[in-house]
Amino acid sequence: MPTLARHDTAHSLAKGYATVIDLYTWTTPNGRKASIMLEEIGLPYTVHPIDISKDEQFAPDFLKIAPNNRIPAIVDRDNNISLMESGAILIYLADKTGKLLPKSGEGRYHTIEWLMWQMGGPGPMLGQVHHFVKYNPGKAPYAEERYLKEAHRLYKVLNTRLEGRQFVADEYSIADIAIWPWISRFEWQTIDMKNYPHVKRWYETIAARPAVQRGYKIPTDMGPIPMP
Ligand SMILES: N[C@@H](CCC(=O)N[C@@H](CS)C(=O)NCC(=O)O)C(=O)O
Repeated sequence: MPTLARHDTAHSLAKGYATVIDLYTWTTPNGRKASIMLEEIGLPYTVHPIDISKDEQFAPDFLKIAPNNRIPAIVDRDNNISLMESGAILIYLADKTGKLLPKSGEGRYHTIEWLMWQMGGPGPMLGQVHHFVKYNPGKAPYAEERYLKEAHRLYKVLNTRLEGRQFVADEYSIADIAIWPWISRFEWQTIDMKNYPHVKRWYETIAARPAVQRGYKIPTDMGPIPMP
């Protein structure tokens, strides 16, 4: 792996705690899921930026932790467990700390249900919208139409779920943390949030959380959180 810049978070430095989690990440929705989670649960962590625009995700040392060559990934210094895949990371950190995922019962499964919905739906589908609509407009009109249609379908599903509910699984949870960073790219997705008022209210509520604001800026401050 290229020499990685390491920096302890303001959180861990301010509190004077020793790092527990090594976080390998970049300034993307999947990366921000992990940094927002770490800020929410308050586990001291050290950030290792993996600049995917420079192919650092293919470095052999990183591949030992994340064989799928994608961020985010973590290593837990307490037990040397390493994990890739943001959904697995969220479940692991929730179980380690007892936070943001009910330990048992229906609430646990509904939280995992909506986490899996994010991993199979908004993650890959909105990723395709970014690829075709934001970065390669005009090259593949059918793909633009297909993925934009899917984006609107997913926003509608989320909007319906949030009608009469504060958060996707009632209590704020890892499901919200997984979905929110993808919705924060609503401008790239050409989504007018006025059409999804429950998503807009939910999005703004989560954007106001101090931990989300800190996690959004990891590993680098790329500007303020977009607001509808
Ligand atoms: N399913 C994976 C997806 C991770 C993913 O796609 N990460 C992107 C950044 S958002 C990445 O590392 N891309 C590097 C590449 O495509 O080589 C997860 O949720 O962790």
